[in-house]
Amino acid sequence: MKKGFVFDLDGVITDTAKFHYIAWKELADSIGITIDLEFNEQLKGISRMDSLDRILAYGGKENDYTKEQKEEMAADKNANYVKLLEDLTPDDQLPGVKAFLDEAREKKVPCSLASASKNAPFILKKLGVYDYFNAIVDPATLKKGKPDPEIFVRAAELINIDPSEAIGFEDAQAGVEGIKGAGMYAIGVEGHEPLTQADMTIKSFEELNVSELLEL
Ligand code: B16
Ligand code: MG
Repeated sequence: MKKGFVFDLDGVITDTAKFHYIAWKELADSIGITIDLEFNEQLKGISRMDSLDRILAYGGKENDYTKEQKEEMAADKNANYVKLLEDLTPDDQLPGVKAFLDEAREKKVPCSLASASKNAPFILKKLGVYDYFNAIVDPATLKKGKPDPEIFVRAAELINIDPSEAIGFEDAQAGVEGIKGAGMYAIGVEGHEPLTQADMTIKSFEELNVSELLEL
């Protein structure tokens, strides 16, 4: 029997990968690195600084900048990204998400958020679903990013359930790996890449209902 749900944000509740891409591309272009949509797949679920490190390595510039310069670049990218988020509305929820959260609330199933994004509370408010979450992990308090299981273990802890009693939802390979490493049941929301380690994969939340999942 399962007792609670742990959600990733980008690619699961909404799709902000396109905004991350626009903002990272602008930053990369400004330092002479060309990234494309295929490369962008590797940044899904990866923290802001780890994403910058991957872009610099991709362009062969991993040793060209100081820590301070990199922090400035990451801050610039985030400022552009946050500007793009201003236009988010509840219409940007992915299909079936709201109905699923409504059912979870009705059945008093606790939900927590395990997103690498420091902008997660802002995004949830823009989408109109902030109040559905009993807890949100603060990624700034973590020692390691996804694929490390830490964020998922913490997300279960915050809703007072054991990881074995939790179902985790993820769209990124790194995230599915983290969910499995935490000892949870993993549901992969498939977009571009196949999620090989997931226990179940779906195209959207429209395929799911809460009561059936609790029986797993
Ligand atoms: P921020 P998730 C992740 O969100 C994104 O997939 C990833 O592309 C991004 O770099 C990361 O959040 C950090 O986001 O710059 O807003 O702190 O998929 O873990 O919900
Ligand atoms: Mg994601």
